[in-house]
Amino acid sequence: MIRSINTLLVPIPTIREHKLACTVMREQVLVLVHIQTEDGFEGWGEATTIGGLSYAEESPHSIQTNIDTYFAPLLLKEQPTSTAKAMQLLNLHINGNRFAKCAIETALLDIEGKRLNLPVSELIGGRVRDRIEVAWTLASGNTETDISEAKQMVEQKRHRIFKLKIGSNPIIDDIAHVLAIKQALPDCRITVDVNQAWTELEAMKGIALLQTGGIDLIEQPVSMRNKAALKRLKEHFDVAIMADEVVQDPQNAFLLAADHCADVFAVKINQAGGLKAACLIGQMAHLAGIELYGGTMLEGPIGTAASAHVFSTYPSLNFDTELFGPLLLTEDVLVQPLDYQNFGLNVPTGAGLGIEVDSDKVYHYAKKAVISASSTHHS
Ligand code: MUC
Ligand code: MG
Repeated sequence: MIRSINTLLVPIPTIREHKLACTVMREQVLVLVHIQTEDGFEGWGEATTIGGLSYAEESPHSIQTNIDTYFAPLLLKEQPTSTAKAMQLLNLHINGNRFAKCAIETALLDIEGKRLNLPVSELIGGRVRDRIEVAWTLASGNTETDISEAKQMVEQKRHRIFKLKIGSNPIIDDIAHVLAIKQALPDCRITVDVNQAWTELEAMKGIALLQTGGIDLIEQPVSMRNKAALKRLKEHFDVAIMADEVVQDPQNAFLLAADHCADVFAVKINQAGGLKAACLIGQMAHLAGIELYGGTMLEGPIGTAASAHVFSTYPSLNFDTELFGPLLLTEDVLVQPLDYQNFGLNVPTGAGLGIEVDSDKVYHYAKKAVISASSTHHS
């Protein structure tokens, strides 16, 4: 029996400004879900988005409100006996709200794993790798700062794949920035994320220059609404074109995969609508011959651990991952930080998510909203 479902908004400053085409981040707001059961288990889930409503249709506040108002009362009333039944129930009664669904499913799987003494990866298909390589995003907005940040990362054996956020400056300036970084780090894989900022014509020009400059991967160059343009770019260029924002729930990912709209899918657990949905997308993409990349919605350590469990199950992960979210934040919410080593992340091995949340700390930080079985609100 589920006893309580609490949601907490935990704002954490980033270590520096993080500049994307759609927003500049100075903090990340973690939406944490804490579920407790009558028989003494607890699970944690997390949803994040980027820059309020500038990246996606759900904001931290809408996620919290919708969980408190719709998800929690439904789950507390119906008391589904497994995570799968809970998600079936939510998908039947609640439209959309994929980020919120992801946070709830994460917390329920954490509980289920602890109850069965199995890591979440084993409940969602079974892991085939214990370690994943992790890229870092250079997004300070300054070329020299980015280069010295990258060199430090390589020296510390933290990261050797770098993704650059472009699209907010004139194309020529953005390309000069990318090529200067590539020249300074010739042995590193350098990728770019345009976050939908280019028109198809701009993309034709920009990608040609990036391809010549030895850039390895071009992420979501054009609007998610223009799938035909993405497909044309993919067919026109040899350099790998990756779909990100356009990859949403499994149904939509199925259509994209069937139409082979991109060479690579960036899969994000929030965007997919949960862990099992993200697994399904990974399996479908693989069957369609599309390469996989483990994406991030800049989650903190709970969402990052959940994502790592998912990506550990992918049959192939040729474009690696970008699960660096916790490293962009100035505070951790775990008792023991996630195990980043040797350019990668070791997938937690303990039961459930395999992490221990510092609950005193998160409740202290949170602007909290609590819903218990009796629907009592505490503030
Ligand atoms: C995105 O669009 O991929 C991932 C890394 C990063 O810096 O931003 C995110 C979002
Ligand atoms: Mg992206």
